[in-house]
Amino acid sequence: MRIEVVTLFPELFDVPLRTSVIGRALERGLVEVAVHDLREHGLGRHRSVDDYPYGGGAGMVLRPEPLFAAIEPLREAGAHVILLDPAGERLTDAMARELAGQPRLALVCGRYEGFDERARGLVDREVSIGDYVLTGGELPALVLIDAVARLVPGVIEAESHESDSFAGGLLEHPQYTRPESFRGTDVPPVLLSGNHAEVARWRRRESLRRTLQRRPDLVERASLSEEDRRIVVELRDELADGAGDEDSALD
Ligand code: J9T
Repeated sequence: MRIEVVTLFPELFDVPLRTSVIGRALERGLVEVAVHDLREHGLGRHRSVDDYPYGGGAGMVLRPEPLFAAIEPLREAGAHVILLDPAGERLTDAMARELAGQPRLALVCGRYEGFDERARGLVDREVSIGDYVLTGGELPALVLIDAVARLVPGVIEAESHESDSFAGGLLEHPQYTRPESFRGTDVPPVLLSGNHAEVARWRRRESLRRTLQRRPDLVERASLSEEDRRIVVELRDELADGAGDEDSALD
């Protein structure tokens, strides 16, 4: 997979793309990222990329010419072009999985003041990472790269993202590691039992419990088995009785 980025701040990508899992994926050539400086397409002696908004108002607006000059060749080379913008479609796990299937992506980072409306015509889709405004699209682009690159085969163990939060539409179950007892709280004994079927049952139940407590909206939309539904009814009763655990939003 090859990802192109168009930005006024290429240096923002240096450290994140050299670090940890994504850094290793790039080093191993599983994912390729090319960062392009929009300023290279700036106009005139000052390589100007923005101008005052017609109609007046605060801030500067990115001009269409540099955006077209930077994006058009990427488009023609077959990239799926994505503009990071708070007005875009919300990034979800399902969208990340869909994008991970694209051989080429081009991510265009806007500035918070905005860009000329005519540039929207150049992009295949607009993506937002949540309902808040940022100073630029660079951090959202990094979020998208992280969410997508980890799904590229070989970047992490497949089992790891098959059991992710959201992958099955539910939040992940609690995890424990050593020590067995820490400051008065013990690891649930079932996890030490060596009984894989029991462990799997416990994890499913705790995943359902956590999702019911924290994101009941996800339970409505998740694909649940008959057994899951039976557990949900039980957990709802438990929660209604106030017999939840330390997770409860109502505590
Ligand atoms: C300038 O871009 C943003 O502020 C932005 C982009 C994508 N998602 C957001 N939530 C904000």
